[in-house]
This record gives sequence, C-alpha cells and structure tokens, in this order.
Amino acid sequence: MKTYNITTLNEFIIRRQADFPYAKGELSRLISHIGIAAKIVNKKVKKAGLVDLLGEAGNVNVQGEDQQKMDIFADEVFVSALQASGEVCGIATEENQEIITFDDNLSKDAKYIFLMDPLDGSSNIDVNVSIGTIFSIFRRVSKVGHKAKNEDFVQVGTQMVAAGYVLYGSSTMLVYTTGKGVNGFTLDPTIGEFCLSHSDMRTTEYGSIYSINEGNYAKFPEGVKKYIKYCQEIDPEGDRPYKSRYIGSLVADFHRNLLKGGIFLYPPSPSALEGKLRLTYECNPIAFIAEQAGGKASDGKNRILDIKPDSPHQRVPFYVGSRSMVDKLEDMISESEEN
Ligand code: AHM
Ligand code: MG
Repeated sequence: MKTYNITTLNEFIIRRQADFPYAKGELSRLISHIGIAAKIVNKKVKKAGLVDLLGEAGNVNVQGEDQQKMDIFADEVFVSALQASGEVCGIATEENQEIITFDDNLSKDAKYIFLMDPLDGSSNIDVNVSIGTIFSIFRRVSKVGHKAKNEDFVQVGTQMVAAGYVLYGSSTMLVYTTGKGVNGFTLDPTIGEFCLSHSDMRTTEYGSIYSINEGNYAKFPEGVKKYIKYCQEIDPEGDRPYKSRYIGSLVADFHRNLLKGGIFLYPPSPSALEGKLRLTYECNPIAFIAEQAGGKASDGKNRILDIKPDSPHQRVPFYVGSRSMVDKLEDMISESEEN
C-alpha cells in the first residue's frame, strides 16, 4: 500500500508541545487559531480580483496611510480568531492606535498578548503581488485576571515566545518559530491544511541578493550608500555584483532572502528618522525568525531584539538577512559615522 508522509500544522504543534514540559497547550492552541485565521484571509486574498474587495476603504490607519479593504478584513479575522482561542488577553495591531483588550470570561485569564500587522504590503493587492501577515506573541507582564496593559505590548524582543508570518503568494505559507528553530508549512488547497514543507529552515551565512527601495538612494545615510555601492561592485572572485531584488512586500522579500541568502534593508531618511517599519509587529517577529534560522537583524548598530520599544507602533531602521552581509553593513555604517 502506498503511504503518504504528511505532517499537518496541528499534528506538528501537538508533537512539539513535548518540547515545553511545563506548557499546558495554550500556546499550541493559539498557533492553531492563527492557522485558521490565515486560511480565512487566504481564501479572500485569492478571490480579491473577483469580488469588490479591492481598493481603499476610505479610512486612514494610525500610521497616516490609506487602509485597503483587505487590511480591515484581515484585521477583523485575526482579532476574532484570537479572541475565540481564549488564549490571548490583548492585541496590538497596525490597524488600531489603541490596544485591544479582551475581558470576556474566556480571555480574561489568558496569559498571552499578540501583536500583528494583519496585512503587510497591502498596497500590492491591487496588482496581484504577494502580501503577508506578521505576528509576535509575548507572555503578559501585567496581572492575569485583569485587562492587558500598555506595558505588555512594549516588551523587549528577547522576551518573545513565538513569532511568524503568513505569506499569501503563489502558494500560501505559514512560517513560525517558538525559539527552537524555524518551520514552514504550505497550505495544500485540496485538503485545506497547512502541511510541513520546510522543516528546520536555515539561511546561508553569505548571500548574493540585496533588497532595498533604491529610489530613495539620495536620502540614505552614507554608510548605507557605501554598502549599496559595495553590493554593485565587481570583485575579482566574481562574488559580486549581487542581485538586486525588491518586491516592496516585507514578508515576500524576507522569505525569498531567507531561502536564497541575502539582505533586506529599510534605512532611515531625513524625513523619516526612524525608518518606516514598525519594531513590535514587523521587525521583531522577522528578526526572531532570522536569528532562529542563523541570520541576523539590526537597526544598523543594535540587535533588533534588544531594543526596548517606547510604543507598540514605534518605527525603527531595519536590516535583516544573512549574518555576514548584516555584519558588513554594520561595519560600513560605523566607519562612515567615525569619519
Ligand atoms: P505597510 O505595513 O503599510 O504595508 O508597509 C510596509 C511595507 C513593507 O511590506 C515593505 O517592505 C515596505 O512597506 C515597502 O515600502 P516602500 O514602498 O517605501 O519601499
Ligand atoms: Mg500593513
């Protein structure tokens, strides 16, 4: 008889629970609910060209950007799924200035908080380009049984207990870590299950892709400009020039570089001194995954996971990818600041 060796996300979660001897299954249940929300959002994303979901919803989000209809939909789906899980007492989302707290009977004793960008790169939907959901999970520091507080959402990244992203691309993937390596699951649409497709993901020490919005070159700090020139230089060994690849969708750009080896850069500029990307729900989760896969994430000087946020919506310059490439960039930034 032919055998099929499929590990679904739920099976994998149950097996991995043994890695946490004192865990009672709360985090496992939470991750399973993320999978459910991802499937619902995926279904809508795949139909986005067919139904009246495209275009802006007419609101402006807390970052001052136009919201797309799909952002709102994804936000609502994840918030509902997480509340239904009963394992989350509060959520910070890119779509809400205020944190969302749950004090229903099921959620008020929950010990986890959740931060997310429900639909990152959403301006790409209208042109059929990959988008993603990014999330991080922390244990609350405020008292269980009471409403979650702001202090729960501004914890330093090293306290993260899990992080991940969903990539709605040519196939849909859920990639996550609980601090014991990174695993990727591809949604098999025929059975409606996320199946383990990329176990123990590792990124290469050296890479040959650089990803940056080069249209902003004139505004970049000197060290970043030098690094870009370095990427483009011909070297005698033939390792450079590197390939330039930029989708403009963080999850998709990061995922490609994770698999192939490369660096993603979002520098500060005179008009955006902290860059564009948000520390707590964009950079932290991606940084945790990068590190767990052997890579590195930095703001140019400091390890991303060591930065203490002032607010859940704080922005930070972001450089992430193959370790040796981020090291080289950091060296060039510090050299240019010494001169
Ligand atoms: P968003 O959260 O409003 O979608 O913005 C985040 C996105 C990232 O996915 C991407 O890396 C970046 O913005 C692209 O910005 P730019 O268009 O300035 O290159
Ligand atoms: Mg977004």
